[in-house]
Amino acid sequence: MKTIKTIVFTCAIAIGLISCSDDNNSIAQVETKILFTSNNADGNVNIYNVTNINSVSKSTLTTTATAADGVYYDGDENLVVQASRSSLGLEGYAGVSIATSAINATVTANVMSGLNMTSPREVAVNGDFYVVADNADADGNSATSDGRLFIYTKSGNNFTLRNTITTDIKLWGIIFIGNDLYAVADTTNELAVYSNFLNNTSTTTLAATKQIAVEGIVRTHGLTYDAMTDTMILTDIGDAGSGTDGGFHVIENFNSKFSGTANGATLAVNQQTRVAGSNTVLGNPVDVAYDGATKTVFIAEAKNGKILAFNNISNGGNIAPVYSTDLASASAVYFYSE
Ligand SMILES: [Ca+2]
Ligand SMILES: [Ca+2]
Ligand SMILES: [Ca+2]
Repeated sequence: MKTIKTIVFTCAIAIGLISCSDDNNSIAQVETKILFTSNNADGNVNIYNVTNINSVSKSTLTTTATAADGVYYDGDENLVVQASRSSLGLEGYAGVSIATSAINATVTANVMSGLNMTSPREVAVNGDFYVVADNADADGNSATSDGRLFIYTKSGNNFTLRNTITTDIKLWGIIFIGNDLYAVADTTNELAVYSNFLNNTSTTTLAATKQIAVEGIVRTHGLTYDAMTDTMILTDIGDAGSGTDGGFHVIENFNSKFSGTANGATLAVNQQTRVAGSNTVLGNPVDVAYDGATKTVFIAEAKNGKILAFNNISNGGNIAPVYSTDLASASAVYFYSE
């Protein structure tokens, strides 16, 4: 989010239709809301203007990647970043301004990492640090759960690999809350946290600081956190072979609920709101993003090839998406507003 927001003084443009007053009503803040998405079908970045969820427009960055996962946007740098699953590196596309109404363009990766990874998935960003979860088996024994976190530092036109961390859980979704990195334990219903994650500056193995089970979830995959509303959302892909058994869980007052659950214990389903069922189109929801201001959940639905949005989630249940559009092999979503 940009630090300086666009402020429009309605007095200046009202041309007498609205009387100007001294209260805050005379200042309207114009906010643009954008959903960046990646996919494993053609590797392009599709960009949805979701400022008005009832009138969504789409543009496309055509990339040289043919498959991609985790996606991120740095508004101060006008930089779109995704983890390419075809080149196996981080790729940044510069000069993408959301102030431009149509962002359609053919882009080249002008900010790049080395091609270090094996199976990159979600990207989590903290300042100039870009962390990528790689879900390839790390120790050559597929019977043991592990994965690797690649820590890159962005400097100029490079993502430089600082170190890698081998975990004792399978990886997919990751997100920072402050300096703590939260990760789903793939193939389970568990959520792990690595406290002060970036303080681990050497290439090593690292156990989670704490790991809890999330009751009601079969197999979690994507997660997101909104600090303004202290809301965590975790997706549930259920059986990976089924396109009808997906869902997501909304956990409000997340920080107190997570701290109140002991290491190894279970967060009860009655502390969460579950959205699932035949109306939801949720099969394998692999990533999630959230607009806390409007309580809108955005989903990358891989199995059914959709980008979905839900905005009537307070009671959970079998609700229909407020927005649905086709995106084959959708893999990741990132919400940005300014
Ligand atoms: Ca292993
Ligand atoms: Ca499923
Ligand atoms: Ca994401």
